[in-house]
Amino acid sequence: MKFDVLTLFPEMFEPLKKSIIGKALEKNIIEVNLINIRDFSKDKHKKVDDIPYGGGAGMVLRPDVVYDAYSSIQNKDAKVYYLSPKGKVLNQKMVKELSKEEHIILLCGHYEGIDQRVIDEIVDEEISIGDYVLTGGELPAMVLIDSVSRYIDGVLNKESIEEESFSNGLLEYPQYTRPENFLGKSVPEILTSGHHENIKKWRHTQSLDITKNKRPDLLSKN
Ligand code: 4GX
Repeated sequence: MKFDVLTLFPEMFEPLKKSIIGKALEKNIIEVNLINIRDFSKDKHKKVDDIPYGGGAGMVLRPDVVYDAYSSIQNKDAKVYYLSPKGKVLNQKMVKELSKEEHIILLCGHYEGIDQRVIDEIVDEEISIGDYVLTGGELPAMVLIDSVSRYIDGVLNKESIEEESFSNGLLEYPQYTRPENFLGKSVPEILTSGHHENIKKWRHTQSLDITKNKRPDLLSKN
């Protein structure tokens, strides 16, 4: 899976080099190619934005600079996603669908908006990561890369995938580790019983109860 990311702040993607996604990048199971939109400015001061036509606060990213950055990507089959609050709100079903694509292009706006003409020209779909306002599309792009990468073969270990398919669409059952007694609270007896079939059933019931109580809306999805 290849992600091309069009951004003014490629340094913001450093955290992806850590932990599970970092390992997947090292193993070349996934690839994240960061394209600095500023590199495509034709201005001697590397300017990429300008004042909005019609007036108003803030600056707007120039369509020509964004278009040239996009055009530097060879694969014309890859879908372009623009991270924006106007988009369809990302959920696990969308994540699963995205993971089937071979090459994804992510367009990040920062501070300012992007000239509508280049959005209309190159963007296939707008995706939001939730109904709140961020300062840029970089964090949403990382959320998308992280959640989609989990479905790529070899990113997660076998056990995690089995647990996920077992609990699919439900919230996680509670986990416990040593010590067996902590602040007067002991670990649920079933978990130390060694009865694997009963443990499995208990965990599933816990998952169902927690989902019913905390997020009943999730039961009608997936
Ligand atoms: N889920 N944002 C995009 C760019 C922008 C700035 C001004 C228009 C006008 C967001 C979200 C999100 C903030 C990313 C605005 N566009 N993206 N950015 N929530 O809030 O995806």
